[in-house]
Amino acid sequence: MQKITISDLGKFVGQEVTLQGWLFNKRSSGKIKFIILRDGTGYLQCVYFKGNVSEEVFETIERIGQESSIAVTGKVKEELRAPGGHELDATNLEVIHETHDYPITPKEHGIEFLLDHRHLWLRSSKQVAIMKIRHRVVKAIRDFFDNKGFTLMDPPILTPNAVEGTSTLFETQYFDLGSAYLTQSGQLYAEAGALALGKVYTFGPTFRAEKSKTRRHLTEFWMVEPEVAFNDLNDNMDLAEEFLEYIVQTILVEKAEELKVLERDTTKLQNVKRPFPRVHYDEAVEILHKNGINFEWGNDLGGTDETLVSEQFDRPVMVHHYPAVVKAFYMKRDPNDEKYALAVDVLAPEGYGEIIGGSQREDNLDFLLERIKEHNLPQSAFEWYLDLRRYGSVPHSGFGLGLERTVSWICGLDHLREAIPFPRMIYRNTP
Ligand code: NSS
Repeated sequence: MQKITISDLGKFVGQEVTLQGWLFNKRSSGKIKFIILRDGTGYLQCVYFKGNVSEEVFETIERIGQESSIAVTGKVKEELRAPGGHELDATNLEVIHETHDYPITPKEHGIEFLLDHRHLWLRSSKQVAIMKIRHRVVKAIRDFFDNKGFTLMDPPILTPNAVEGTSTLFETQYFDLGSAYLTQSGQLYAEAGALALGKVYTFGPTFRAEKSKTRRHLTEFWMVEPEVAFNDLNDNMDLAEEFLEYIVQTILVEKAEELKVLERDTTKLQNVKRPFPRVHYDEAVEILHKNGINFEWGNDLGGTDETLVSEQFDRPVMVHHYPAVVKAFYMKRDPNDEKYALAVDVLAPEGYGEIIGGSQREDNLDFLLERIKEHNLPQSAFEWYLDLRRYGSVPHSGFGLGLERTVSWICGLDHLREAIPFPRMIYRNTP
């Protein structure tokens, strides 16, 4: 049997086909039964007229429950009012696996119930749309860097050292070698890659033992991290804005159907075009003060601070030159004013906050040694990283974009947990 999916039906108008999938919904009206078949590629209304099918098929439709797996046969008709543009004039239905009492019904369920049933919840139309958008974002990310001559370089996940502070490390015993940590970021390895290959990116799972229960934190999330030799902070911001514009504009064109399923108002996403405003940290503090926020210079921006700053603009905003004290050990200080790090965060609009964090890296061996001491990090674990400053050190920059924060923003979700197939959070590691 030729395998045909709902997304292929355009090629089969007027022909009899058999499709396999699941019973999404059904209803009756006198001598007609309507079922909606879903197969992961789309939804198809199948119409069964009493006169056209056996009594047995009619009874089967009556009996089987939502999410029974089935094969339907019939003639493909063009039907412009139907989702996908086709309908099936059905002649047969075969049951592959009969199901009753599927736990997720079209009625409302609580979020904990849905998360407990995430393995089934993924079949719902909104979750299918989110997964398709996530997949397309991943492809856009790869296409963007591949087309610019970057080399994808996979960093290790088990690592001997911290990157983003020691308070969020997942620790594990590594044979006789002592502790190993799940990577918080591939950045340090990307730096080695940039000095070998010029332009690289890493893309994979990263881990933070986040004690926070916010809607913006997962303990396991995906991050893409470009790193470029000879780029300074400004080059880094140029790359970040071009990258983000490319992702959002690609999704608006290629995933319009899915955004509609999610009822996403895309007017603000249309604005995601270069140039993005570039705001010095001091200006951001001024914006907060003008809006009556009692913000102390020298702190990092919190979630509500980020929202307030980003509300002043109609597109993502890049806040740069954060105080060095709140930023990571590897960031280069501004040679004109050592208080500041050559750092940049990109804040997404509509309250989504930081989706990119990046910086120019400290490329001077002695300064980097000082930072490692200040941050109480074990120098021995960083000797390999220090070698990058001993042998052919160059100015270089990069950033990390959180995949789930990006997907969550583009899809208009209220929490990161729906932007990843199986979310991991402080209070959840199942299913
Ligand atoms: O901590 S970051 O701000 N920066 C880094 O990890 C750098 N080492 C990246 C680099 O320069 N190569 O994280 C970067 C992004 C951040 O903006 C978020 O979008 C995302 O990673 N991120 C997270 N997403 C989900 N959950 C958690 N806990 C999380 N932490 C960071």
